[in-house]
Amino acid sequence: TGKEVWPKGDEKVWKAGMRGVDQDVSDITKSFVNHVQTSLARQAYNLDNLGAYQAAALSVRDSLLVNWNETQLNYTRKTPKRAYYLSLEFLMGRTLDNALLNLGLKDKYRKGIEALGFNMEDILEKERDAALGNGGLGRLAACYLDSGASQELPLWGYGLRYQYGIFQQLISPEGNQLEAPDPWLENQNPWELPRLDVTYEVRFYGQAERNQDGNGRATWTGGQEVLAVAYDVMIPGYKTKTTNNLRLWESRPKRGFDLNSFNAGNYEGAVESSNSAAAITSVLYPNDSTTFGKELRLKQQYFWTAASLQDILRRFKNTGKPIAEFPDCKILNSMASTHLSDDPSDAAIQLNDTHPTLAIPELMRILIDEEELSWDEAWKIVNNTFFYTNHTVLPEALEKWPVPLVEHVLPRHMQIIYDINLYFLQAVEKKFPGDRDRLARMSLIEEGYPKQVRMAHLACIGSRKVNGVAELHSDLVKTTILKDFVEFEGVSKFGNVTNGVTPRRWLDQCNVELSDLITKTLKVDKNVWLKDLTKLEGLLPFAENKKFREQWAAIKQRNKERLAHHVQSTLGLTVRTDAMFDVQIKRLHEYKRQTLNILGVIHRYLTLKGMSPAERKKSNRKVVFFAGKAAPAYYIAKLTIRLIVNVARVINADPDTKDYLQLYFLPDYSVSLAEVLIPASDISQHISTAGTEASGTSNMKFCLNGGLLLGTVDGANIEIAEEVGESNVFFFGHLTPAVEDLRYQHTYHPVPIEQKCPGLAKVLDQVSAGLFGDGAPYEPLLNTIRQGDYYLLTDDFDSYIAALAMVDEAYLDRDEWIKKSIRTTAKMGKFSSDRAILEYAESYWNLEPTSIA
Ligand code: CR6
Repeated sequence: TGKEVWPKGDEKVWKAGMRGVDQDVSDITKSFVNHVQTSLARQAYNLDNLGAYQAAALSVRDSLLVNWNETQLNYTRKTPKRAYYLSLEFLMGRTLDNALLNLGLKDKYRKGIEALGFNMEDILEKERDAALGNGGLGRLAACYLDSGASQELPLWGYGLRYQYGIFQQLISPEGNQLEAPDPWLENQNPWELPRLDVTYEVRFYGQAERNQDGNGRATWTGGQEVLAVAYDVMIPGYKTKTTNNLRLWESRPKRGFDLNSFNAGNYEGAVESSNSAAAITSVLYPNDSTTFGKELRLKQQYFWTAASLQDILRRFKNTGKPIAEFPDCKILNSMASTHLSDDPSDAAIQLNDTHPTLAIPELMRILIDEEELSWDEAWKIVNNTFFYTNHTVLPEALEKWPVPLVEHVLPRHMQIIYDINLYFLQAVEKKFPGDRDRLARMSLIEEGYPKQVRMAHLACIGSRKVNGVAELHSDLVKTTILKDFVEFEGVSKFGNVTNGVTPRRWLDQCNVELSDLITKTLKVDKNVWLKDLTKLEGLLPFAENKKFREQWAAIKQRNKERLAHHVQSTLGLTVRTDAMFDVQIKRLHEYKRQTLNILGVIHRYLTLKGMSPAERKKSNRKVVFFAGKAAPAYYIAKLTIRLIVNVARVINADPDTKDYLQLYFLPDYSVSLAEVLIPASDISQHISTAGTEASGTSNMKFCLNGGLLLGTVDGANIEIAEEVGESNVFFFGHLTPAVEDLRYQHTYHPVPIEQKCPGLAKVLDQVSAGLFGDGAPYEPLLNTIRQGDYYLLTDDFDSYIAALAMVDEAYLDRDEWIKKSIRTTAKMGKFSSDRAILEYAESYWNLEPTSIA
């Protein structure tokens, strides 16, 4: 890429930091130049784009800080009820652009930065993604924080400050995924505020002795003590002063060294204990919807929930609210103050999946052992405080921790879990006398070697409400994994909040031109429709307007060119833009069926090969994009990547077909890459086996940007179809109720693939035969389909191919396609994360907006 040229702007602007540009932007240039010279200690004329990014970020941060301080002060004074979102993952992506848009300062900064000789887009590109998450669950948390602040809710996030985020994905020449660490904190991170004054101690291991007086209390001593240090990340709302907080914990040794070992000359020993403390927050576990069962992961979960609860309790005590129900309580004010009978607590804590479930026994421990409440009082508070969101029904993702491990790392918590279980099973027994199977199914402890703690059961019984993330998924939660709990506790405890995405990042920011066209067309201020996304419906009549359709199509075309340019400049590959763009981007997982997609691509390739040149000329040109990471230990998922890369190598080089079909695997999928891919898509694929994808959220992002959806009747696809109309989506495949039976057939009455699905058998044979390089390495992947076929590729392949044909046919009528595209965007109002967060606030947390005047 050559040497970077030092940019030089208007010297007068640099010197005075203000003269020479509009009065309007002089403050900006002044602050920028000031940060260059002081915070960065660099020289004005020797500043590269990275330095310019840092100076701009620091300057924007100053503005955020003013609002952030005011917001926090306001909360402290007004003491509104607060909600806390506990998530092990926050997949934030980049911040600068988002902050500028939320503050409404983008244009001014652009002007100022240009006067100083820089280009805004180049500077924005210099920011590294904050990638503290794996996929949908972590990105959902980020969207919810954005919406919480935008809707002026007193909502804080709590997470971990991993030293290393999700690994960087490299693709070897053979097509294998390689993982490199993501040292995202290598350069100073301007968006975090280290709070070295906010620290808590967290204990591991040691001994728990039950007290002799039979009051249920215990003393927990010894073991390892680790320090949690807070780092705050400001979360600006869109066009509001409200700037909330995301508090991330870093682990540190309690003292720099273990002084005893150090003095005794045991240097290794001294360093070892400090290393093991620091290790807790060193790295994000790179698994999406699967569990690891490793001790360090358990320590992460406890470290984070323990620090967050101490922080929440300290803040709560500071409010000085009156004790309502439990006059003996040592906490000045009870978390369950019942002076508002319909508002059972002063703090609501949302558990993002079961990862923070240890917060339930931890709060019990604090209330009983430290605050000296009775068991019943404590349990009541716990029950009124926690809310649990389930994000999957896949068995491999349901967390279970071996009892011996929990006993070792958290001896007191294991006692409490046993106590909860005892009281709980007594109650079940009372309601269903003699039903031993039911007791075994519902127990918090799964029998076996070793015994295991079932975290979803603990989260469920410890929470006030339980919800899934899309209608179908919430129904599945109620009828499968938590069925017994519905029967025991009543159905009203179980709800649904369909996921949403923030239209700020996922439309206004990533698709500027479309956002501008929408604003112009709706004739309302951008602030209005971006905060009430149902306003998009106003676009519907314009689907009939030819000029509007042309503008709409032209923007899609430019977005495709932007993507092609990105691929050209990062990978050196030439993508043709006069083709349909077909995109599947998400974590690699068998249930998401990237394999079905790549086998479909091979089928298309073989079909094209079999055509005469004249026939080929009539077919639809298509470019297929894949991106996504596989968990490092997920062998089959990694083989799928390898297959995609090698199929691409062959197809893209075939002179017969390369004008009609191109295939790309874009490495190192990230939030930033998604922001380029999503606006460019004509069609995107969400093709999980029915009943396996809890919701999906990228499906919403594509549709919001006028991309059509090709999918199965699963997750939020269903609700998207309900909104946009079935004629505007392409559905295929078996439905959820059929899945169980089909799997039964596979096991007990298997039919050879050649008989059952000859089209697919032919494709598999070509792979085996080496059409895409040595077939042998792919056998384990192909065999998952030939034998067992748990994800039902042989059942859905034919209808998938038929659906692809319908997509091609629809695309031939370009005018009609654009109408579908417009109608799709117009009906996406429901899927704003503002709607979702307000549902949580109103139906679950009982939380009111608090305006920061
Ligand atoms: N993997 C679901 O699989 C959902 C997100 C957010 C997932 C996905 O369908 O959209 O959560 N589940 O609710 C888990 O992470 C356990 C995901 O991202």
